[in-house]
Amino acid sequence: MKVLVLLALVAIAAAWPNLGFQADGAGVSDAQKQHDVNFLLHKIYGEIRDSNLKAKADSFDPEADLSHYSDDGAAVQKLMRDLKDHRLLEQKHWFSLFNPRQRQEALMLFDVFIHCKDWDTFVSNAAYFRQRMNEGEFVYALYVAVIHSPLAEHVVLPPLYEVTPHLFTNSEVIEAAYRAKQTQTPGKFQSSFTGTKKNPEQRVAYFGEDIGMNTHHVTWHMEFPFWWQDSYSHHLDRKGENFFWVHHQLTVRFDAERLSNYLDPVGELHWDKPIVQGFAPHTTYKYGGQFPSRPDNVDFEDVDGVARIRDLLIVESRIRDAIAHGYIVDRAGNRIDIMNERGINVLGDIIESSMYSPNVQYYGALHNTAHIVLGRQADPHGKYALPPGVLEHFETATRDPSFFRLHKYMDNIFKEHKDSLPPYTVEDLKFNEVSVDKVSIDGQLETFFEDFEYSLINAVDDTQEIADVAISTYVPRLNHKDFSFNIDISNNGGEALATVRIFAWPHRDNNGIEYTFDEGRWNAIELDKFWVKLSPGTNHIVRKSSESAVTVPDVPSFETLFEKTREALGGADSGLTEFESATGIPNRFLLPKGNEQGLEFDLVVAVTDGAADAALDGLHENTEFNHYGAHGKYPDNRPHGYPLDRKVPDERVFEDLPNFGHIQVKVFNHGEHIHH
Ligand SMILES: [Cu+2]
Repeated sequence: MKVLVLLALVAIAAAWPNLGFQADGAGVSDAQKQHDVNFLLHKIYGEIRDSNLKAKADSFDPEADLSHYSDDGAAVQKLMRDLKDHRLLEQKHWFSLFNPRQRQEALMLFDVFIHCKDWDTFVSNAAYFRQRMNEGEFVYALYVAVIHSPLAEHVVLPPLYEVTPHLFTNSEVIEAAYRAKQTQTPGKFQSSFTGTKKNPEQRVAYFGEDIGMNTHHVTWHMEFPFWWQDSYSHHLDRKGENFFWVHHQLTVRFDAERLSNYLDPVGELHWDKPIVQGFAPHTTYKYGGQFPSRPDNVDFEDVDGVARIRDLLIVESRIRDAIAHGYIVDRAGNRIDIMNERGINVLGDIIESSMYSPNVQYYGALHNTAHIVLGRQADPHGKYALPPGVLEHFETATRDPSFFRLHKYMDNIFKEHKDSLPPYTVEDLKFNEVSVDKVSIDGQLETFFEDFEYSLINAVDDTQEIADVAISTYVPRLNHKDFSFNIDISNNGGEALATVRIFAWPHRDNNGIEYTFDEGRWNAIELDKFWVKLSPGTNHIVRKSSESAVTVPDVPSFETLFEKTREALGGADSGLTEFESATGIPNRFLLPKGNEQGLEFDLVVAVTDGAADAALDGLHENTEFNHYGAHGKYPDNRPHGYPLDRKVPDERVFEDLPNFGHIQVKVFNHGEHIHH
């Protein structure tokens, strides 16, 4: 997120009227803020382990001086009233963002944080409410506040899988962790994926159950929350379109993993057909029992108090009707034209739906309702008092293969719209005197598995009096060898700014049939996007896989954060800058797994007019702009997926385009596993 803040200081200052950039007049250092956040999120089910913060938790009075809030204390007074009236959810209870009352409570706390004028007020409130509110609500509110509040601009959030390990770790391993703690014996436990080899879906469990993938998904939804209202502080640029794109990319990436493992692409979910795949999550809530399982071939049932299947079908048909008409009807009955490049943004707002939807009454909330309905199929009438399913948490949703069926279904609706727009012409896409002469890869496109270890110290109960013993787990995860793109571009004109967009799609489907260009581009994985300044003549560009704008590095562990923060408090550079944004695909997942023979991909490079594309200045000097970041104006004027986002009835348009490069590559996996 924060890289974009640097890019667009001016734009953002204008967009945050309530919270001027200099709000933190007290001059609290970034290292101090990092220290506070570390301790606020460490051992959240017990006492705060920092004496300073603990003192604030015990003695701070949130309502004592309302001049510290940019809303004159309106939010804090509202929350305090519910607290005093004992209306808030108890501690040691599960929390789900999809539960309306629980969400409301978490957002009341977020509302307090976002209106704090200075860090001291922010952190005092955090300490105070951590001690009194439900832990899940607190963690959620604090994460979203740190992501969105300018007061926390340079704070790096700890990995959620170490803050709330239960949502990321199999129950068997969690049980082993409790036993280790009870006997005060250090332990390092191996995690495996949920099912057995009898279940073909397990061949791709390394994707949906990857803790980095889970973190990517939950972080994206915190960066672009569906409940966001601009009155909190600022507008989230192209939120609806981003919703489409981030899930579209998950869908095509998952299909590429399936092809790598000799599985057919995901079939879309049908409300009137059985849910083919069951799922046994092997995951337990810290408080509230096990996540419900679902057997194979369950027929959808209406979910009491949430939705009837018939309502979902009606909402779907209204949305598809709007696509066929080419316009949306807003609350007041006015038509909003969607037959243009911004139509996808409105559709995304409607389908999710977010608070930006122009007409929730009519178009409903297809995505959010579907998550709950699918999540509750194990207990649709609440007969067994089961807690919410994995699909009702962004942390756990991708573990269930039906998540990808659901998103394939929604992706197909978005595609229906995109395919109704007129195709690009050569005139639209060509770029002056610029041509791509040669594209090649330095190094091997090769993936492997490795073991990754993370701490479970926050999973178990403990007391301050007894020393911690080291408890951790290690999980297999996908990674790739380093490589670079080599791109030769000739420029027969003057100096020019260019956008370089790199995509890859599988060359053949699972039956070995070659994809047409139009089928292929709908399966295109976005690998990178960056801006360069082209000199007249020949330009040789080397772009490293580690630089990809669509990916992020691994989030540093709690242990690393504590260590770096200690050093930074002593005056050293924290070395944490590159981790400020966690919004993106894990870099390890840049390439799909591939296979022994080498899975064939079409790799395409489109070099387009950077001056026309850039929504901000200076993009060519920034090597780290985050593709999924939300703050300020989105840097690329073009729609997500450009120029492959429109239907291609005649692929000669691209073949004849001098500024478009197209080669064939293979991604290998030789079964290598780097053991712990
Ligand atoms: Cu999602």
